[in-house]
Amino acid sequence: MADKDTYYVTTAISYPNGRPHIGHAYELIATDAIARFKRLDGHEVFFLTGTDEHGQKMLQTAAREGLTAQALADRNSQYFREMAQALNASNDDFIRTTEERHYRACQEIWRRMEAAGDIYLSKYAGWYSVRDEAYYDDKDLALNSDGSRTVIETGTKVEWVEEESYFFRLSSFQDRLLKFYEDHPDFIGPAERRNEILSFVRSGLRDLSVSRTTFDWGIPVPGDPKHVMYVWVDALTNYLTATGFPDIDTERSEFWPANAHIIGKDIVRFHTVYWPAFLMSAGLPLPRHVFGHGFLFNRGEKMSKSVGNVIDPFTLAAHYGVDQLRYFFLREVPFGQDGNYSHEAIVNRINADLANDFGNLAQRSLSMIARNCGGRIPSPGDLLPSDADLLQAADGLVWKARDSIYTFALHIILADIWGVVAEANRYFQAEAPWTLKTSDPARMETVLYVTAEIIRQVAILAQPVIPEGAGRILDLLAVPPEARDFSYLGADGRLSPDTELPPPQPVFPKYVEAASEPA
Ligand code: ME8
Repeated sequence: MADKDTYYVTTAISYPNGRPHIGHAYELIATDAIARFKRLDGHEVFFLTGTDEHGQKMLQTAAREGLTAQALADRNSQYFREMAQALNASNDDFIRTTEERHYRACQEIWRRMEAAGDIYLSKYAGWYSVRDEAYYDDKDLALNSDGSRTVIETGTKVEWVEEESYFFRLSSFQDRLLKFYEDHPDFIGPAERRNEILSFVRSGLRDLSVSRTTFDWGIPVPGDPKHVMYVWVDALTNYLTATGFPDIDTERSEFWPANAHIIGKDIVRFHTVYWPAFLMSAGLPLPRHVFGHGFLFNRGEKMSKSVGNVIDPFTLAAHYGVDQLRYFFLREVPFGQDGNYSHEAIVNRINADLANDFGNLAQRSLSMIARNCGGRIPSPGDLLPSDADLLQAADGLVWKARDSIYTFALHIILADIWGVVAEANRYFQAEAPWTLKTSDPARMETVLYVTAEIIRQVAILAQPVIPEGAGRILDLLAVPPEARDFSYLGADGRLSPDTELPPPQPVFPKYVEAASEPA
């Protein structure tokens, strides 16, 4: 089906060689916001996340911890699942690459690539980084004084590998890939990632080693089980596995091809060169978008266990609040760029944007309605230009948001929504309904109605990012659960005067400085 109404979005699948870190949390939160946005906008959404459990990195960590790789995966995968719950992620499935369904899918895609003549047996001799689970050319490496080699760009250690290996004829896909990028200019985002990939592919592709024989923690190659598949062949195929592949009549089959893979900038090459080439070879349709988000840094430093600045996402969410953390990441960091987080920056966003601008406006206007309008939605009189302008700004938000979500500009969606919140605050101050109460009660009702209507629309639109708090605000406005999707935005879904409201309650509390930052 071409332009179907389904929307399939994924995160990368994480290596469970440790507990989830804030980079994992960030990717999950952003992808969840996209999934929720699309659901609210009328799509049938399938949102997938999970863990990538094979490969040498897992095997080495397990050996260090005195565990089997399977036991390490079982233990840590569970933390990733728990993180999805703790962050209020709405994923529809959680895939583990050690599951039986995934073996079937990988072996089938392998068979198809082989049948297409794109896999051959040879010998690999070259450099491999276990940390990146990636092969490197000499030109990417620095020779150190102790004779070791490291990746110039990242400082990652590499080791020499020499073994029999199956190869994938990546070199023969160069022209097809370049044509595909040209025909689908929005396949890779953001633009700088696209440019990097274009120049990488233009510079020529080498065949890719796609199996290993020196360990067995992986998916056996069909017909030659002393080889296990290269972990990236296995990992990328997870996106197909979850749709029921190779079966074509499952309830999820119609979700392929995926609409969007949301991944970090370090793994764009795997998703935009290898993955489309594997799919082309296997005769399967290609995903529509791959978006490489930036990296998060703790006060500008790369997180690492040795620096001791790895903050646990569970701790952060419990300390600042789940909505608060979600809002902070998506508002503060332009999606696609690197970003920083610090205690001060989080507190500032919580207090300025959520507690003051939005929370206070809701609390002040709803308390006035409770006190002065009998706890019912007031009746608006004739609208003045100030009322109409504000309503028009709110009514236009969903159209802007749809434009922005196309390029995954989550930060712009939030900036636009909060622009209307700022306008609503200026309006509320300027109209001063508390003085109208005695001078012109009818006008007070109009002002409170308009303000409540803006809050309704802002809350509906903010649900993808702050689902809990936005939901509570909609409860306070007595908006029924079935009237909270984007089809109720704009003039069609206006609040009905005289609707009885529950007693108002503050929704976004101010952050009060505790004795210390979260440990
Ligand atoms: O790469 N900030 O797994 P992973 C933001 N298993 N994002 C970050 C980050 C940071 N500091 N650190 C990592 C893998 N990420 C593979 C993926 S997909 C078929 C296989 C992102 O656990 C990273 O870019 O190392 C990736 O998208 C995701 O977290 C999982 O990283």
